[in-house]
Amino acid sequence: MNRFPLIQRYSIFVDLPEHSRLITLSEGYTPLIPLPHIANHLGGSFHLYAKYEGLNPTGSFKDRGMTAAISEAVGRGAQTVICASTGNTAASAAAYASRAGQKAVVLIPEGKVAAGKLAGAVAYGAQVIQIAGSFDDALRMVVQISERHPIALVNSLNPYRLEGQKTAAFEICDELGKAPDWLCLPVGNAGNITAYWMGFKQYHEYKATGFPHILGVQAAGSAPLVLGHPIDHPETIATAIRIGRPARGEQALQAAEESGGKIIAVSDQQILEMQRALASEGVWVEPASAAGLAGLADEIQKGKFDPKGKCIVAVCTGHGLKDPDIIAKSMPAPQRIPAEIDALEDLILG
Ligand code: AN7
Repeated sequence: MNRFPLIQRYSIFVDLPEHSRLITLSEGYTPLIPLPHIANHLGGSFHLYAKYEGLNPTGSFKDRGMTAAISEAVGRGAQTVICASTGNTAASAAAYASRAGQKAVVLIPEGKVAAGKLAGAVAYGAQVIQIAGSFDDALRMVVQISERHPIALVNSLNPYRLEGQKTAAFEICDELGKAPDWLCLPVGNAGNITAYWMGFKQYHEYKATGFPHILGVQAAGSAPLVLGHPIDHPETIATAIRIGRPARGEQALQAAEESGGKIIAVSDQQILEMQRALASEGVWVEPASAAGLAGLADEIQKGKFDPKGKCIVAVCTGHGLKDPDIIAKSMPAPQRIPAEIDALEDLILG
């Protein structure tokens, strides 16, 4: 199959300046994986899919936006790019910047970035800086420095990030033949929910694909959009969405409202339970990536939402390999036996 780079595949919908120079790692084209067991567990009689964004080149949905942001930045001659990140943006920026021959500087909050993300950023050659503060502090700093110096900001405040991320909505419509009835996804800095809503609206204009209701899901300890005010010390095991001042919070609320959806919060325990449920269907995601579906389950189980007959897509934003420690901490250690067949038989048959 001839796989065009995303921003060529959807070139008429993706608004990038003339000067852009294509930088791609063959991102996108991620599968919609049916989740029949979870659907059954939630009452059955509806179609449930995971949009498995963990299969992007650096293991998260961020690559869709990064191909666009870096293509624009390198085309206008930017030699250095910078971002604040809870991890995935850092790894993605590092990879695409390296590919473009640029320097990447990434600021991460102290001690809260999952091992697979940090390792990625380092492996791709970024300058990784930990700050004694939160993601929100880091974001404030990178915005300021990009205003003072010719350093390109590649957080989702950069509009080209959203241009790229919209393509996930197009792919879903192409595969289903129309928009799903509901789309649920985790919300951190709120770039992705904003991009999806832009994407569905734009595709509908051209292709009459319809609109999903959007269910945005935050972690209870980091739920500024649910509480209605910023959080100074956000906490959650889902470190990807440990964000107290979402840069695109207003747009996220608007996306939820306009789509007839909503933004809710779930507990860390619900997130980890859904991470396990997804893994038991063969889809291993990092904790934040299970939040969208955990939110859907919560709505159904509390009787607030009847999924009967609906087509629902849960965006699983990042791969489980990103955060292996969480599994080591919350799951039993491997059983240890002597290297003898008798011991093996005793253990698994006895
Ligand atoms: C796996 O990498 O903010 O609401 O700095 O890594 O668009 O922020 C990551 C966010 C969901 C939330 N799932 O998306 C970062 C960062 C995963 C993520 C989100 C993130 P947004």
